[in-house]
Amino acid sequence: MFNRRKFIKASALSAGLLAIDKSSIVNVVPQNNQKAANFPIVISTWDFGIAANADAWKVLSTGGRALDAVEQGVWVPEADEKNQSVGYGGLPDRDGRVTLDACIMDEQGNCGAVLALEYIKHPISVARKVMEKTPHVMLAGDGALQFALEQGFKKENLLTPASEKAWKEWLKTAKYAPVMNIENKLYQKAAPQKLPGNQYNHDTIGMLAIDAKGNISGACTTSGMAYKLHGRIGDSPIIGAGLYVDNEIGGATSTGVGEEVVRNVGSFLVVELMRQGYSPEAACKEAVMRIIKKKPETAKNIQVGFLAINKKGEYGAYAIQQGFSYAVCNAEKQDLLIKGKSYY
Ligand code: SD4
Repeated sequence: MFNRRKFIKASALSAGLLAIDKSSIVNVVPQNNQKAANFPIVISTWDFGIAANADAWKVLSTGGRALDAVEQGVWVPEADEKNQSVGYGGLPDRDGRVTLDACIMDEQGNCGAVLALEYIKHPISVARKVMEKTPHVMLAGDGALQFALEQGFKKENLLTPASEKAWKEWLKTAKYAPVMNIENKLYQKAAPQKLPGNQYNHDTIGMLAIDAKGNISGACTTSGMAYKLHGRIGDSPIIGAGLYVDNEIGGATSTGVGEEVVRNVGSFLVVELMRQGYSPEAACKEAVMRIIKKKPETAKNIQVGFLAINKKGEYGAYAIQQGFSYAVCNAEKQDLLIKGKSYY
């Protein structure tokens, strides 16, 4: 792939990217000595993003559309029963029901979402159908399930034996404390965040991709907080909170305690800050600081992380607590895991 890369002189930039040849791999030398733009590219939250990116890359590296790439990419953790925070095998709510949240957004500002969807393994694909087949943006609960079945999705039990066991263990105390895992070691000492059965109580996949044409799309999918109230929705399926894409500027996604992200319309904020000239990392940091500033005491004990990419393919992240990681995949490297910077 590397040798197919095309370097385009800065002067060609003003004429747009039309001069790019058939190669699907584009590397643009920017004006004013900024870091080279690099796309196709896909980035996603947490270490399981590496495997998800690999499937997204199959689409991107063969000239496919960013929208298809993010849908295919997040299928990987959605289908992985060992991943207990996304899709099949996700930890249930406090009533033992696996309810999934997902949204998707394309380069034209089209978007779709499902909230508290049960029995469907790939909520991201139902979200895409909401976007493409209805005049609406969001479908929730029974209505989302009814729509999914009408669209031909298969109804299946998503509660795996491992997740059921963990839930039953939790029921013994049924302590309602749906906090997210925080990877910060010091914090873990004070308040171990592993759930009974040793599962982590977090980890949404948020994915952002830029295809060879320079178009941006994003997807976000999760089973949300473990043992949450039935019907609780976090940030992940809310356009502007868990995910936002503006094809002129870039995209952003989030992970962590969704309530704080919703309160600050986090991903929209990150994209708007990039519009004002912030780098992706600086924009993510500013969105995190907004949360910390409003609720410093709450913020000490929760995790929220933002991940962003701009139109040039520059990316960055920032989290409240240490331990947030994200995966990057482009022509140069397919399995890069980067430790996000953090406030604490
Ligand atoms: C939520 N933001 O439901 C999701 C969960 C998550 O890391 O991302 N956890 O609030």
